[in-house]
Amino acid sequence: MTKLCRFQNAARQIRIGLAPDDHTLLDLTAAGVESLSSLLENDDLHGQLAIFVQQKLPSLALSEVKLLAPVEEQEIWAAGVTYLRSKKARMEESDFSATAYDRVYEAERPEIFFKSLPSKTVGPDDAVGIRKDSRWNVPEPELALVLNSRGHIVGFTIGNDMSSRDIEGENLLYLPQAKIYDRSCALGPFITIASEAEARSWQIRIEILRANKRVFSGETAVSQIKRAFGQLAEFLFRSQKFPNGAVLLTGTGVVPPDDFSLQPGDTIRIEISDVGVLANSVVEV
Ligand code: DO4
Ligand code: MG
Repeated sequence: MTKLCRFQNAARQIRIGLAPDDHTLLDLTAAGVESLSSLLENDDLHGQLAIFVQQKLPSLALSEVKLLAPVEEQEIWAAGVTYLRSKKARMEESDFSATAYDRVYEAERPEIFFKSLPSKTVGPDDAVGIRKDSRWNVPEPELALVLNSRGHIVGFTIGNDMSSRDIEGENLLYLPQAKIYDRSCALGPFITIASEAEARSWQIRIEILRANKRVFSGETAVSQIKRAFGQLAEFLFRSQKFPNGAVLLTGTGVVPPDDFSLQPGDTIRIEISDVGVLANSVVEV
């Protein structure tokens, strides 16, 4: 499957790459590609990428480059309560706002919230944050839709919607504080160009390591998402323009047990079939 990325080369230049296999990157910047978002506007993206693969572009070993979050100027948004598991966990953690989750799970209009800006989003192997004023922090491993300026789903990446469950559970009006803070969103490593049908067959796996020991692992299937991706994208683009495109996380289907909270120094590894592994350490912010 074709994968795109942003990377930094040995000269610390930021470039756009295409990974024809698991070890190599073709340097698309050398072919005149100025940005990922402009490339994703191409109506015949598959055709254009096939042409790049035929060209003799400079190629690099993946092991030699630093992969960056695959966003430039796109806002990052997130959908919530799209899996039954997420609805149940949230109803349990909250008191008077529990019915809000039940209602939104059934409603036509999905829950969609602003999550992050590219400048605040961390990439592969960088650190995600847990809030100092929260005692219950979890990662949320999510498939992320990559949308161009017309709202077309052009690819998929991995998102981590870091969340403070005690802050959200205390009062739903605290959701922005539970969700948006320094290093609360990670994206990467690749944008895989695929169809919704292909993505619906993928698995999402997560493991959390503490002092090199696995302290949590979980998995779900993308097919468990209640809503169609097109419906989520359509609601995001209602009455709102995204001239640079947008990224939309599609919600979590994996929730660690209630006695689990992340600690500084933990490592989170999220794997989605055909996209790769997004690994991040954890720091307190
Ligand atoms: O309503 C709270 C957020 C839900 C969420 O982030 C999710 O289900 O993934
Ligand atoms: Mg989430």
